[in-house]
Amino acid sequence: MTKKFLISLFLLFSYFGIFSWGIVLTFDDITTSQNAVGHISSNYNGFNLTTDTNQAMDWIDTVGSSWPYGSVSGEYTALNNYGGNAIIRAYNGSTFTFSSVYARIWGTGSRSVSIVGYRSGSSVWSGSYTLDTIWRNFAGNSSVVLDELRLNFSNHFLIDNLALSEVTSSPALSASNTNFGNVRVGSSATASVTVTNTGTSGSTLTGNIGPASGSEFSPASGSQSFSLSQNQSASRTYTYTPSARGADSTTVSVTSNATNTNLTLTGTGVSPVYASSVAPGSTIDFGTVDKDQTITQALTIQNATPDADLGNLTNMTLLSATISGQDASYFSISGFTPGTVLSKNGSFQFFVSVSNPDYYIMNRYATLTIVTDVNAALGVAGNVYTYQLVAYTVPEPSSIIFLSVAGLFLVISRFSRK
Ligand SMILES: [Ca+2]
Ligand SMILES: [Ca+2]
Ligand SMILES: [Ca+2]
Repeated sequence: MTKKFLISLFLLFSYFGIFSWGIVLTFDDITTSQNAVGHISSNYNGFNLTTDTNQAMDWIDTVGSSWPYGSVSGEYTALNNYGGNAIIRAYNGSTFTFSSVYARIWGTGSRSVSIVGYRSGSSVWSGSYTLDTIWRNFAGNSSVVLDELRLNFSNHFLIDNLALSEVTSSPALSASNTNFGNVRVGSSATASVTVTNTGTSGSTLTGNIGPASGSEFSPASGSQSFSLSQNQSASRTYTYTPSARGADSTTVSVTSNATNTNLTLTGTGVSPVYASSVAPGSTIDFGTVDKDQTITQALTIQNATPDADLGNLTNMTLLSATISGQDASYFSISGFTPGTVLSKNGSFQFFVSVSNPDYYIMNRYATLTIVTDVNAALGVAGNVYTYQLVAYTVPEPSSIIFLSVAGLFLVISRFSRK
């Protein structure tokens, strides 16, 4: 075999994207013993040549010997002398490709034969030929990766210049960043990181996908291992639970026997934002309420989210409005519809009234509570907003009260003079 031939083989395999180095098994490098025959030992130039009766093939002197069947190179060829078919595997079990072999029948005659390439036990390539008394070149396919080659030639045949290439497989890591998109504050979304072995055929990509960091992403511990043959993928799923509006990101590291990489997980928390005509937490003062008088104040609630209108992601539900506290019975709500949904910039007005049915002079206190789904999944109770309700009840119209109080002072002053 010439160097030129080796180089051209290499270029051929490079063209097919397979990183390999070709070798031609000539059987001329085993011995110089004339008129001799013997077993081809294991790991002959990286390959094992056996039969399916589990014996080694023989090397044999077929030029100038008792077996004058000729050769393609040198004086030696390989013989299957033990029945069955020939099986060729790489010594280290790695993958290889088959380019061609020369073969002829031992003795006389002719028969139809086949060569079959296997990968992980499955046939991946085959060719049909006629075996006769002439040294013929049987072409293979150097772009098909095998881990076993079977010469289904039956017993008593000779081969020479078996051209094979061991495939040096190399894994490659491909992994992509993940974006959870917009996620409503108070709810969660999941997304997966996927790693793929984009390496060569026969390669195995092994490694780990790490945890996410930061309180808004999980899982925050542990690694997920992967072992991938060519073009296989593995995924790890993460959960994003934004705690507030705004963009978030975290890093997930992927380590492998090819390369290591850091992936970025991104997401944006979006939410309705509660606003009202009287600031939540402050007091709605109804002032003085005469007996049998009802005073009504309007309260307007708005969804003031600065986010885009993202439908259910930014909609705000007013789940309930209730009045509590020791003087709750003096106050009432009207025009409120539980379950009212406000989209971005949407507003809703309802009314709170105070009535005075009795004669006491008293400050009346109650609390108005609005339950919303802000900071929760749509329709689920989240943020609660309260307002202090205050009214001053008096028994008569204000002017009469003033006179009554003035009269009371008069009486007191008269008693004190005596
Ligand atoms: Ca010889
Ligand atoms: Ca030879
Ligand atoms: Ca955040």
